[in-house]
Amino acid sequence: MSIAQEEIKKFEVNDCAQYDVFYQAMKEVICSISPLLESDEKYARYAILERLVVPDRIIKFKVTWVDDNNDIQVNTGIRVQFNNALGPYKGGLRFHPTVNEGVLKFLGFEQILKNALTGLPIGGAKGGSDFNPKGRSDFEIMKFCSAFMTKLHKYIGPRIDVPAGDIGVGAREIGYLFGEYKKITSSYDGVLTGKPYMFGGSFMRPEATGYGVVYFTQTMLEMENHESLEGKICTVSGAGNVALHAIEKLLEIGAIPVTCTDSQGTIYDSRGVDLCLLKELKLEKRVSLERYVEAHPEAKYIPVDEYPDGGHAVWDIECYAAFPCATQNELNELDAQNLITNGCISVSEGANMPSTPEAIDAFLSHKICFAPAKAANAGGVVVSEFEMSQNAGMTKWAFEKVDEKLKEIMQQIAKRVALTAKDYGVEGNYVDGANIAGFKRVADAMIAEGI
Ligand code: NDP
Ligand code: 2IT
Repeated sequence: MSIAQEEIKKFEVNDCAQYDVFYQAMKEVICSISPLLESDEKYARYAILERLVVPDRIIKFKVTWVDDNNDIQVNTGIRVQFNNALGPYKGGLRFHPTVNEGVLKFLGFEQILKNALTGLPIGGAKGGSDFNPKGRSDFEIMKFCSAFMTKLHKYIGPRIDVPAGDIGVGAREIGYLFGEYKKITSSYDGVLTGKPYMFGGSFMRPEATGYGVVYFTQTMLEMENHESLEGKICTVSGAGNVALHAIEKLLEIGAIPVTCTDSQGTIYDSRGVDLCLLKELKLEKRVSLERYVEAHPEAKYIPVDEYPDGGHAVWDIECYAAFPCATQNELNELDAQNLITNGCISVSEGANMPSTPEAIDAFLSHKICFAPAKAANAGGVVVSEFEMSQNAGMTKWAFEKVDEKLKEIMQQIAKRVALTAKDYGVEGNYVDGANIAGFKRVADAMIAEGI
């Protein structure tokens, strides 16, 4: 049995049932790096895999707060500090009722390799809470964020662990979390990224993940097919931070994004989605996408309960390039088959692990250009690191400077991933390329730092 197979076996026995998404993420990485482990015995000798798949620590705390009816609410808060071989722990916070330790372990594990791929000095972490922000007043969000930070503050710091946003956590929540941190510690530290621009946030952090996924895709398509996205039909899922800014950049470069989704349904607007309206519905009013068709009756709204198995219609729509930007495992094997049958030639993951393993196998076996999340959506954390640099230097960079540096790093990641795949005999396989390149950087640092 190979080292990789032994590792997978161990997890099948111990952890699989409890941590299914974590196991899914880990299994993919172990399969990809298998040739590296076989060819260089130092990784086994230093027990890198065994050390990498166990977080440095998991901090778990109770968050108690009072809602607008004066009822006491209790939630769970978690921070998984996974690995700091390359720099301070870094990764987002997710507020969503599905958050648990397994989900945050999967996200934290992916974050280690993603952050390594950026070439920047940042380790991997993730955190969050099972708190559901939906339907909560602004005041309740503020009270929850304060209570959450009361418990989290002693474990974070600008050189220790720097959280940011993720699902359910945007500039508003980061602002409240920062305010509470400052109140408790009296310290004006760059301890969170994604802050509003007026108090330490970087230009372009809100746009960074969505723009970055488009920059990555442009580089990948140019390298693999000598093609561009201009004039091409694109499908996008999600209607949050990542999706809206991917749509914004696609429109800017002359592509035609025709869809978006939220948890309840899909919008299909064949003339290209109306971004102003989307921003108004999702960022300002925070209402269902169903309202889109009130302003655009010629567009279609397809609720999830009208699509087989409660899935999303979005992957059944003809496109040249697809951008899953909502959540994990939102694109399954059948969705992949539909995309391939309808002529899609490129899939780029804006969300973390949105494609199931079976969907990825289908894409790779049909030679679809497939950009995995840990490479394609690294733009968010890249600009987060720029925010850390700006805060540390008490300075502000211009929008153009941030954009230029982001584009450069996304292009470098795409090239490094493609080259690594080629070096390891799997040309065009960006999944293996990303996993091997990310793993090598972290593993070599771990070896150099000793046990
Ligand atoms: P947001 O909270 O801003 O938006 C999430 C969006 O996805 C919402 O519109 C939500 O719908 C929708 N959604 C949730 N579940 C589903 C589902 N099952 N099917 C379809 N749509 C769904 O989150 P982000 O945009 O920040 O995050 C999206 C993804 O990108 C996540 O996987 C996140 O981990 C990843 N990511 C985020 C980064 C960032 O900088 N924010 C960086 C890198 C990755 P509804 O409004 O109904 O809840
Ligand atoms: O998944 C991700 O990369 C994020 N949610 C952003 C992390 C960050 O620290 O900016």
